[in-house]
Amino acid sequence: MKVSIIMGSYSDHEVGLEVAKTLKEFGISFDMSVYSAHRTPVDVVEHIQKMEEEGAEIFIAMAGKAAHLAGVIAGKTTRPVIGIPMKSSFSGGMDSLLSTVQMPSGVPVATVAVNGGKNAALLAVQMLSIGNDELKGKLKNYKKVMVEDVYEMNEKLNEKMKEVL
Ligand code: RP5
Repeated sequence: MKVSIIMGSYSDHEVGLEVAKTLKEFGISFDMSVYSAHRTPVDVVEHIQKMEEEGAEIFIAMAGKAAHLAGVIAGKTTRPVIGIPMKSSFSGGMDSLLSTVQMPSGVPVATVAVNGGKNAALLAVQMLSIGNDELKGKLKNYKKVMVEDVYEMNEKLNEKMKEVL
């Protein structure tokens, strides 16, 4: 298992599944669990240790509101931690974003966009691709597909324009 995904609540699971789906596309093994920095602080610490023993090289933490989960994990592990601030009812998740990104010096959390599950997974794949040519190849192919998608969008747009102009 290479990536440990931890979410603060079951209510975060839809974005969690997006992370899992993207990691699976790249053939990356992962564990996904719910542990809360506030509701189960002791379990969070025990779980981090268990995940490290099982081979986790990267942690992805998802939490909303006063989102301390990624920070607590980063305080405990030396592995890279990617934080996903979850959308909340307050200013579209500004509370979660600031709680995740504004880490004190010495304890970094690589924070992606609010609900940015796909980018969190891609960033993890990019980290794992260091020294791994097979993964680098898969990432290059992923970018190629994105380019083709944009070209297709242009074709679609041109067809639409023909209909209305
Ligand atoms: C955070 O509070 C969770 O990560 C979730 O995003 C948010 C709300 O949790 P629930 O009240 O839905 O359990 O700890």
